[in-house]
Amino acid sequence: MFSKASNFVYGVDSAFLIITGISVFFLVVLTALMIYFVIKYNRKNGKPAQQIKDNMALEITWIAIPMIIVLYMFYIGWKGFIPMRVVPEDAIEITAEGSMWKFKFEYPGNKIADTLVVPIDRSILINLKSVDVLHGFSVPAFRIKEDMVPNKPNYSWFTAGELGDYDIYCTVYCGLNHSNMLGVIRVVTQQEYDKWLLTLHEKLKDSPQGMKILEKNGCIACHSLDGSKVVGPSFKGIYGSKRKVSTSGSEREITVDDAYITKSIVDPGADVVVGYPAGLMQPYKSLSESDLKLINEYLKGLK
Ligand SMILES: [Cu+2]
Repeated sequence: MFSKASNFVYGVDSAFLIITGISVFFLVVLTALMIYFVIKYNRKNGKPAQQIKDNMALEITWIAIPMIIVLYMFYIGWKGFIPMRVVPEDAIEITAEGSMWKFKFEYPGNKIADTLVVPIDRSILINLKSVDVLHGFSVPAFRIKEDMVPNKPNYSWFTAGELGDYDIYCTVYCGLNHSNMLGVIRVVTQQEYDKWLLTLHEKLKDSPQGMKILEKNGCIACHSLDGSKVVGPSFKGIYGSKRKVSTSGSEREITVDDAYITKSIVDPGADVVVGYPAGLMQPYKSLSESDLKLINEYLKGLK
């Protein structure tokens, strides 16, 4: 009856079913009683209703029974929730980083992946962090959901019990492309996992510094590196190209150079490339002069 996708399915689903069951029971009983009384005490029948006053037994009953029921509903919810916050010590530790608008996973040894690959029947601890705004880490099939909060470490954990691919959703509205912020958990066998870990490329220690700055600031989420159109213009071949931009309402042609790139970072609304909406990008004023220079250097090489 309960899916074995993760160790939390039973606790969450049983609490949900019991609470729904209790609610449906009272809905049916109360509605039926209400209809029954409406008919029974219809004025046309001439049967006047009676006022009951100071009935201690009745009052104790209607306080005690609902209290027991709601405490029980709290208890089963609590019982399903507590294990989610108690991580087994032998859990494999992986860090999930949310940024506008993607998930990134960091494995021990500085290994980076776009897909969360995990072995079956092993406890997996996911450290959650965000580099920009609030994001959510939700895996409906596993019945887990936690917030990814900037500057506030959070975590989630699970043991997957069935092989397959499962969706990860960002559940906190995080801006324009929030609905595209999706991820995948791939549950594989231990052997497959070990093999995959070996092939996972090490985060390039000597990846260009400009690229690191672009990644750190989340630029890549909106500006692709391969020419594809995301939210803003692609970075590929941008340097030295001619663009039509809109400057305070009037169009003009510019050549993309250091000055234009720098201006577009610190004051993105000044010259907006025609065909792209204005006002979507916020100014990145915290970048230092040397950061801006490194970005320029990097984009120059991106043909
Ligand atoms: Cu998000």
